[in-house]
Amino acid sequence: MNSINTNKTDNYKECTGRIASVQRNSYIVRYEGKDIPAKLKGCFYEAGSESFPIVGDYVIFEMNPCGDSMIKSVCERKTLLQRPDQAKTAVMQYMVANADYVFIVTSLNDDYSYNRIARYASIAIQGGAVPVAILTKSDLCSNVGRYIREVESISDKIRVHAISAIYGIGLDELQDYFTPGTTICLMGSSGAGKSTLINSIAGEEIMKTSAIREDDSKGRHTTTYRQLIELKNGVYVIDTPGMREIGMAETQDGIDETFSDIAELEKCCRFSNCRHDTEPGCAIKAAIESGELSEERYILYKSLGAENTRNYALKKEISKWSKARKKFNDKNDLY
Ligand SMILES: Nc1nc2c(ncn2[C@@H]2O[C@H](COP(=O)(O)OP(=O)(O)O)[C@@H](O)[C@H]2O)c(=O)[nH]1
Ligand SMILES: [Mg+2]
Repeated sequence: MNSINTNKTDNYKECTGRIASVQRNSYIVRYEGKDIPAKLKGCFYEAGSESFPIVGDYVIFEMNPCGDSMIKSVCERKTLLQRPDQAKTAVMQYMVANADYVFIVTSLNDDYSYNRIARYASIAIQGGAVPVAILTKSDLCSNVGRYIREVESISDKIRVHAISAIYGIGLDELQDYFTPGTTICLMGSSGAGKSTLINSIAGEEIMKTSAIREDDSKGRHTTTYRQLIELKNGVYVIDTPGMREIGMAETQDGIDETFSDIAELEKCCRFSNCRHDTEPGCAIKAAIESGELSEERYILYKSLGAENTRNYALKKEISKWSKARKKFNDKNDLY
């Protein structure tokens, strides 16, 4: 009797692990090099879906060696990456927690988009992470320097590296990011070369690349859902499914920080409510005229901000209507 109790206490001990993947209400917790299946404690459902753990979260869980372990609480997040959901209701979708760096992976071909890099950077900065643009497939591009300069011109907050994972070019520059305990979140379109990059850095094929046929052999990872992968040297990589579009909502601070020089310039206009149109003493117009500020970049800053504001207004509108509907249903006893 005694020994059974002791075992139970040992087996059902509380541990701190990290969420490696989430599929509906099933979680995989990474703990001491193992993947532990787990479910949420009832209190999460009472608190609502916003309280649910996400990939990258550190969680306290009760270990059950014979079945699903029980996640009891989520530790405070150091960083949080979020975006509006794709249904365009401006409801925020929590993507990844505790990433130190966001690798914005873009290949140097048709995939390259100045606009998209600025969006990802704003989201990374908003969430407290460092944006790092990784321009891949440099072997296919004859004009790498031009792209590097263009990305550098978006913001002094974005670090930029051009690489060719296949030829091993530029990988040395990335070693500083891959230090034990660091978490790197990969974002970018499908086919941009995220998995190939990680395989090259790790020196083994731990992630499946799109050129390889599916065989689901052990140790390889597909990218249909977000997942945390622990490299041998204790670096965590969070792979996300390819995203071509990323909307702006609740990201104004991130946008302002990404384009902090423009936000500063705006403060120098003669009128505090200057629309940078026909007003005299406009610092923005003067900077564009003198060449100090690129007009394209200024338009990008404004359009990201406008999209953010539109989504905010949309969210408020939806919330107003859902409250009104609830009130109507309550009044008419429609439940
Ligand atoms: N030429 C060239 N092709 C690459 C490079 N990196 C990746 N690729 C190819 O791009 C395709 C997609 O790569 P993958 O890593 O699966 O992209 P992911 O979807 O972002 O993970 C594969 O066919 C890779 O072989 C590179 O540096 N140079
Ligand atoms: Mg991949």
